[in-house]
Amino acid sequence: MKTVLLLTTLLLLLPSGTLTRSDEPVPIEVLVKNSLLNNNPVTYRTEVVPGWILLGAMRKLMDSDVNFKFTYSDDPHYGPFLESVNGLAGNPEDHTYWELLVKVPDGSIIRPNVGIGCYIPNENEQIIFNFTKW
Ligand code: B12
Repeated sequence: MKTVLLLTTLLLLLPSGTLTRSDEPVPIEVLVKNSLLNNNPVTYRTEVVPGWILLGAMRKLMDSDVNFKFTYSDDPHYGPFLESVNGLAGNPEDHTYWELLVKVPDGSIIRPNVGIGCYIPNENEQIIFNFTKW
């Protein structure tokens, strides 16, 4: 009886949703900008199921919006490398690439230390694809 009471108390103390599957889609934004040309950034909106990798969210966006497209290559060690966005590709000869940045809900911008195949977007984040130089 004591054990049942203890377990019931523990369950009541868990935050709601802890033991349920959360596959409700949540909104994110994707912003495409070119820091080298300083032209107007373009914003796209999509939804992700919590836990999806960014590449999955990008595929969903590409399937639903004809104005967003991308290509990637498969690095043998690190996985998907973002090569081009909306027809513009990075080029090792001129040291250009698509940098991955994320604006989190408190407004700060982070530079993830993983690529599009590993990053997991959170609700209300803005994913920034920034064409720049290294
Ligand atoms: C130089 C470098 C870059 C250069 C590569 C350009 C070039 N042609 O040299 C640039 C600036 C493009 C770059 C970009 C990024 N990088 Co980088 N990069 C490195 C670094 C410092 C050295 C790689 C290298 O030259 N190795 C020696 C060569 C001989 O080996 P290689 O296998 O041929 O190297 C290639 C791969 O490393 C590849 N590459 C480089 N970075 C990344 C990232 C990802 C996700 C992928 C798939 C491939 C890849 O480019 C290299 C040249 O072709 C490593 C850290 C390290 N010390 O190894 C980080 C490293 C590989 N990069 C990393 C990251 C996170 C990124 C970015 C996602 C950062 C960001 N937030 O934008 C972006 C990739 C974005 C995209 N477009 O997909 C991480 C990868 C971790 C992971 N498990 O995903 C590392 C390990 C650094 C770290 N610890 O955070 N990177």
